[in-house]
Amino acid sequence: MSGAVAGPLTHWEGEPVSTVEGLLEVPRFEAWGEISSTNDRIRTLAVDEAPAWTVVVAERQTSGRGRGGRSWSSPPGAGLWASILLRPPAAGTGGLLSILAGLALARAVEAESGVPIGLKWPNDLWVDGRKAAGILCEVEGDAVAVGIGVNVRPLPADVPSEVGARAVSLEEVAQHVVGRLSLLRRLVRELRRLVDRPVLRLDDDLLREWRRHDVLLGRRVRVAGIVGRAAGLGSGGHLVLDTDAGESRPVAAGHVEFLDGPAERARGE
Ligand code: BT5
Repeated sequence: MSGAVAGPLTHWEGEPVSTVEGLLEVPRFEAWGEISSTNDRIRTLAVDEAPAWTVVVAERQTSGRGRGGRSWSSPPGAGLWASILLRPPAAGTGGLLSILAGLALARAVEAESGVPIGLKWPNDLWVDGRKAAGILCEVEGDAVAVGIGVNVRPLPADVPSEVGARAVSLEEVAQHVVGRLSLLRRLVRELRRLVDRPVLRLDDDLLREWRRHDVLLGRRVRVAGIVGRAAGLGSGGHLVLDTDAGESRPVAAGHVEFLDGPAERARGE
């Protein structure tokens, strides 16, 4: 669809919003034609004490954002632009939640598209060396807005060239149409499996699962001023770097820069 209308919609993906709410098994679901950012809306709802697992989607975001003040292109109808309100156990907030959200999204996207997904720490989803999805977790009081952007249909030609060159949509690589409602439904289900528990953690099975998707493993990178070879994920959700000095350094946050060639060389692509 193009020319998204501003304001809340009565239907999304051909279904009344109340039906979508039931299908997702969530307490509240809102669909917007156009909105600044679904994370903004979730943060407002969190302040108004909306229940955990409230979900907001939009056809188009006018100020979609990524991490560290970067912007997220969210053209009308091209993607699943969605945010989920979570109230995680305090001890588990931060990096761990976004890692778990990345795993949940990778499971959902692989299942719905049939496309093998690479994960680039902390939580980019990659296909063939290009970015198919990103996640932005923002804290609001005791709540977290888990914002998820997935390129489902090809992005229009008028997105910024630096985005167009490095982005990919699921339908460009899958051999079939990918339904946003079934993708969202599966995502909510997988996310519940991973985060609806008293203590968030990355157990050995989840660490192994991450390793299977990890596009950084063995690559020489720079993150947060530290240079080293990526050696996988620690149980706290941090990236482990093996430095030239023979140290093993955990990195809690940052943007990964490849030092050994183009990103496309990454494993599994
Ligand atoms: C992210 O940040 O990848 C997090 C993106 C989260 C977007 C969702 S949409 C629903 C919710 N509401 C919001 O406002 N945000 C969330 P980061 O790792 O900082 O990546 C940002 C970078 O990705 C940009 O600087 C661009 O280079 C690139 N980019 C922007 N739009 C893109 C797109 N549609 N597809 C692929 N790459 C994109």
